[in-house]
Amino acid sequence: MEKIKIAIQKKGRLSEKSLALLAECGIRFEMGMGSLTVQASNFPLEILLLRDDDIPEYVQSGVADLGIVGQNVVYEKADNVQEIKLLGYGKCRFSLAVGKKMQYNSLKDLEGKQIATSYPKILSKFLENNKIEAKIHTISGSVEIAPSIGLADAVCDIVSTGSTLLMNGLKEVETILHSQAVLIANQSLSVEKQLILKKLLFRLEAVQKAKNTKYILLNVPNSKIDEISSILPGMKSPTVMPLQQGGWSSLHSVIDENDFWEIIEKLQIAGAQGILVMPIEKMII
Ligand code: PRT
Ligand code: ZN
Repeated sequence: MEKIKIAIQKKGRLSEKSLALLAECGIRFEMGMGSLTVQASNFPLEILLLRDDDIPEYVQSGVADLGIVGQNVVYEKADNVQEIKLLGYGKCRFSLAVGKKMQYNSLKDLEGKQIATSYPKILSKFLENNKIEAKIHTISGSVEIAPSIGLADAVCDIVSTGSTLLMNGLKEVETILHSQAVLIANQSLSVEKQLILKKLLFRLEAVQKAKNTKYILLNVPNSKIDEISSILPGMKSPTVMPLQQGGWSSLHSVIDENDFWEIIEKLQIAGAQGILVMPIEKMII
């Protein structure tokens, strides 16, 4: 049977979470010491461990069928891959920053200036769209020190907390792109590989839905069942089970992580007691 090859960052910010995600999808594999390919034992999948910068090109050329990489790297390195699914981790932004003391009112202030970056393609497209002419210095690492050593007036780099910029005396002035890890695929997968991808996506979606949802159990007086049920969105309607103590029932349902605290408050006000909230491992609707 054909296998699907997925490229994952060998070592870095996305490695652990990407491998954990595959494991949560029930895919079993053993990481060998220093080996660059890993075979899954219970799913037709082979993992290629690569530098993140190489992943988009490998997927574009078909050496790998799938890849997990930051959107920032995809846009810089490949034009011709499919973005299949955002994965919700590795979140960051790609921003322009200038020296703290530089007067900055708008992009026009960068006209004729020098900007250091490791992402010349994304930056030049952005400058072109905004009709700014600036000189781009492409450097591969430690971009943030460029202004202090006199190499550039501004930098364009990945930011997450902003503390690196701050430490280097820089201020963030424009966000060019928001990025997170994304599952990408080659544009012309064989029919067999498309079927494997479909299976993988089904599992990924079940894992993602479960992460965003909690299972909730609560005790309610029978007279409040309708009112409290209307607070709980649930998948369908809540399960209601009588408690041994007369006049009370136990309600079971699922709630969205984002609405969690708001719903709990409403439930308490409506008279619910003994509220238990539990994680869900997988969720198939
Ligand atoms: O060795 P390899 O080439 O595979 O790895 P790498 O060193 O190029 O990449 P890595 O592991 O640092 O990052 C992988 C991906 O994680 C990036 O492409 C982004 O999509 C995403 N990501 C999320 C980040 C950050 N957050 C991040 N904070 N990538 C880099 N940074 C760096 C940034 O370059 C800067 O130096 O962290 C610094 C800024 O962090 P703050 O928190 O101080 O703002
Ligand atoms: Zn890299």
